[in-house]
Parts: sequence; C-alpha cells; structure tokens
Amino acid sequence: MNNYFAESELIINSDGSIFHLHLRPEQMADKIILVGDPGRVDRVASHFDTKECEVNNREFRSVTGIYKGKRITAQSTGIGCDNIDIVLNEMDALANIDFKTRTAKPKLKSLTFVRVGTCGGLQPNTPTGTYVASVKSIGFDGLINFYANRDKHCDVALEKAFKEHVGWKDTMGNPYVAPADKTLLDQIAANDMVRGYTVACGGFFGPQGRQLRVPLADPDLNKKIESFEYDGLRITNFEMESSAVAGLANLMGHKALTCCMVIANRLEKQVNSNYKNSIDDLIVKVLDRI
Ligand code: R1P
Ligand code: URA
Repeated sequence: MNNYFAESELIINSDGSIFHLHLRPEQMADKIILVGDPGRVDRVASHFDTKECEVNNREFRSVTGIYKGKRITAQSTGIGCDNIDIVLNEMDALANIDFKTRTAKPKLKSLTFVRVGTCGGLQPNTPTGTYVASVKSIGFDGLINFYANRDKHCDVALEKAFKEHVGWKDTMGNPYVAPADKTLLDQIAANDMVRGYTVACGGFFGPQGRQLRVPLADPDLNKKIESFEYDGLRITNFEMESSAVAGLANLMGHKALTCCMVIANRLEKQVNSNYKNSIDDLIVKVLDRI
C-alpha cells in the first residue's frame, strides 16, 4: 500500500495547483531550466517558439513552452537553498505524486534540471564572463543533512578532505558534497565551460567571505577554499543553490547540473553588474544542449 500524503504535508490549492509554485501537474515539462531571478525566466522563454502557460506566485515564476521541438519549463527559484527545497520537492510531487489519490505513482519519472545562474569566480581561470559547470557542489547550507541516505548520495571522501584542508569549524554546520549528473554534465558542458567544484553558500556576505561591518568567524577561509585541490579539480566559484539542486535531484532520482556565469571575480576584486544581457548566450547554449 502506497503512503498517503496528508493535506498538511502535500498542500494542493483549490485550483489543483501545488502550494508555492501554483503549477498544475500538466503544466510542467520534464526538462526544466532553473534560474534565481524571476526576470530571467522571461529571458529564457523569449527563445521559445511557442508558450503554453505562464504562472506566478511570490518569487516563483514559471513559463512552459517549446524550444526547437523540446518541451521545457523555465522556473525561477529566488535566492537560496531553502527555496530549492520548495521548488524541487514541489516539482517532484507534480511529476511523481497522483494528486487525486495523494499517493506516489507506481512508475516514477526522472526529470532533468539545469540551473543557469550567476556566481563569483575564485580562480585565475574564472574571470568575469566565464561559464562554469559545477562537477560537484560543496553545500555550506546544510539542507541535505536533513534527509535520510545522505551519505549514499554525497561524496563523503571529498567532504572529509575539504574539512581537513580548511580546518572547518563545526559551529558553521556540516558541509555536504553533491555531485552533478555525469551524463548531463558531459551533454551540457562543452569546451566553452570551465569545470570545477562549486561552493554553495547559505548567504552572499559572511559565508562567501565578504566582510562589510561585521567581522568573519574565519577571515582566511576564502584563501583556503581557493587553494583546495581534489582529484585534479579546484573550487572555481561561489553561488547559493547548486548543492541543494544536485543533492535533492540525486535523492529523488532526477538528473541535475548547475552552469553559472561569473559576474564577480573575487581574486581580482572585479564585478560586472550589467550582466543581464550577456547571460543570454549561456541560456541559449543550455537550451540547445538540454
Ligand atoms: C545572489 O546574488 C544570487 O545570484 C546567484 C546566487 O546563487 C544567488 O541566487 O544566482 P542567480 O543569479 O541565479 O540568482
Ligand atoms: N552570486 C553569488 O552568490 N556570489 C557572487 O559573488 C556573485 C553572484
């Protein structure tokens, strides 16, 4: 007998849509482009040949349409791994739970998620404008620690090596390492993207080593992050969602990858705050390759 998901656990609105995203099951495609900024959804959808629906609630904007024969949903997540917990759980429910019986469907669907985001570059080969594909994400956010079977889906050896290298303070919570889907990585990340590890932070300032008026717990953490090397790869970038995207997708049986454009180079102390037009090129590459 399948588990019954009670009204309080799986919240369905009176129009049959899921609680936060306001999407109904039939409105979501199996290929999903995740972006942080709701405005970026329209940038993605501007390339669609046809659009079938546009839905908004809070920071969550969704447009489903056809791009060169492929049905794709562009979905904004807002900022942070806490929002990714909502978006991935609700999208998984839309695909894999029967809303009438409130039970999991007998045949589960595997969705494809590609996050197209912005990030901070941490290496000499990641100046502003670089596209980075996250091979694995080191989550400083803690989200995946709340789910069972975390160790089965995370790279525990890399986590240990990282914690030793930086002298990780337990008071900062336990980081976890979530790998991207290998097939999707090879499909999307051609020679025009740098591959590396991404640190996904639970904040833009302190967790990414940006100190304004409040001192940091470990002012040398960024230097140690920049010098960490494992299996021939370095930590290339900071952003705020990739660990939860990869981690939850792995736990749920979906495929996920994060590709970001560097808008701030933390080594050179340079920033491109007018990036909104230039991210279009990365969006088209991902649309063509997904
Ligand atoms: C911070 O400015 C935001 O930008 C990055 C970070 O991950 C965070 O969400 O990604 P997006 O541009 O996709 O929002
Ligand atoms: N997004 C981040 O999270 N960090 C940066 O430095 C730039 C974009």
